[in-house]
Amino acid sequence: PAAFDWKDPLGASNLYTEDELAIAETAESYCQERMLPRVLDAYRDEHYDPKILEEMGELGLLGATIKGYGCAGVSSVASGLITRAVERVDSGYRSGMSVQSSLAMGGIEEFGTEELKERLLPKLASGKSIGCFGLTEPNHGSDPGSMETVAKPHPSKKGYYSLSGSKTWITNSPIADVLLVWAKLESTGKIRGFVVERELCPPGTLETPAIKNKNGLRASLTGMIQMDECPVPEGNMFPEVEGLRGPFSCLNSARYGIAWGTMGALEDAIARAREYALERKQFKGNPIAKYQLVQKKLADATTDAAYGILAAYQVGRLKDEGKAAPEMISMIKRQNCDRALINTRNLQEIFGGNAVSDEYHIGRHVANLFVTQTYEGQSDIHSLILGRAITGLQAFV
Ligand code: TGC
Ligand code: FAD
Repeated sequence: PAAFDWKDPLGASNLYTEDELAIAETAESYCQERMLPRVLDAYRDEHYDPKILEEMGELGLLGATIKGYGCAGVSSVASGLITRAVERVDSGYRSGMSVQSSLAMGGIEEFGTEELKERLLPKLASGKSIGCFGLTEPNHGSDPGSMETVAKPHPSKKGYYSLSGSKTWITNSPIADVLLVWAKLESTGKIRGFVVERELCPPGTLETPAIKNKNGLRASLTGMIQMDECPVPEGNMFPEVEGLRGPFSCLNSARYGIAWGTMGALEDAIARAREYALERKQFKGNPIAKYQLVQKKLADATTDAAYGILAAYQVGRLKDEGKAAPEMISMIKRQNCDRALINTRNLQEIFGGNAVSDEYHIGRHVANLFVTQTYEGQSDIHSLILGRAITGLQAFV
């Protein structure tokens, strides 16, 4: 019989193409050699180094599924493998990348004019320009359809819209050059997408204060977007898409990426817990890995990681064939985030008191994974999306 590999229990690596394996190797080497050595200081100091995006840009890892505009044009599975490599180090680093790639670049690529794509995508792909995605507001998170941010013709600048309102909990906003903001057009009451360019905003019309003292995702930057008659050229409004279909289409790709990413964080937690359990001895010199209760934690976590990867792989292949329903993405986003959080929380116990030291990395993964379960649709919201698809009855309101 074939040998069992605890790092790839169900042999998922047999499913990837040569190209996908090569891309995964590039991403894993970069993340382990260049990102991992920075993460503890970044997390302690709540600091995000924007050079990370430039470095990823140089390797062709940003907006990687986009064809043209300086992007690599890889498969959805390859982009999932990149995401998994990044989140193996830290969910916050993956967040910075997801927002740049799937939400800002993905939105512009899917809905922007050719002029916007040609002008903005290559800079974003290089990581020299930074993007963010503003949907959530202080009073409207799970229910973005009730947003209050409004767009209307600018009172004094001809050919411009004027945006007013606040977005909150926005990844990358404090350093973003390109802010994809969703607002209701006053004349129609319909949600539209606007590409706000910081360099076009006079002082006082756009503020992006950071939200500090977070107890998760501390290695990524989070902030607000405050707009007061912020001028946006008419050509920067997405011409065709109206309503929530716009932001949710971008979210389909980002949620798919999170399903892969959280499996990377869980795999890192498994590898660290296994190593610790083999080294730590208690009771008559036995490694704690010898004890059944410890083995069960490792068996549960390894099984969930293996299943989660196969499910993400399947949706990735269907996505490239145009056969991925949004509910499939809700299913893998919810399941993989929940299982990653529950299992890392259980594995944390293996480290005993040492789990409290950040040098063991496990506590950081647990705190981060709470956030992944919350953003891009909290898990219970995805339960309701699935419940609606199963029963035909919506339970949100
Ligand atoms: P609902 O009636 O369900 O839909 C309204 C319109 O949107 C369309 N639609 C979709 N289109 C494409 N893909 C999807 N997944 C779609 N889901 C819905 C739908 O067809 C309809 O279109 P139309 O043309 O008929 O108008 O809208 P609802 O208001 O009832 O929605 C309810 C609910 C709960 C499903 C939705 O609001 C929801 O998903 N809430 C969660 C909010 C959320 O995910 N926010 C994410 C913010 S961004 C973020 O967190 C980034 S973190 C990134 C990081 O740091 O990594
Ligand atoms: P609420 O909507 O107030 O929900 C609170 C609780 O109530 C949840 O458990 C929810 O499931 C539950 N609930 C709500 N409605 C129902 C219902 N009908 N039935 C049952 N339960 C319900 N947003 C962006 O737009 N862009 C970003 O880049 C971004 N980055 C983020 C980064 C971080 C670090 C964090 C923490 C958040 C980020 N978000 C971002 C916001 C994120 O998407 C929201 O926090 C999330 O959608 C939940 O919204 P909320 O926090 O307002 O919670």
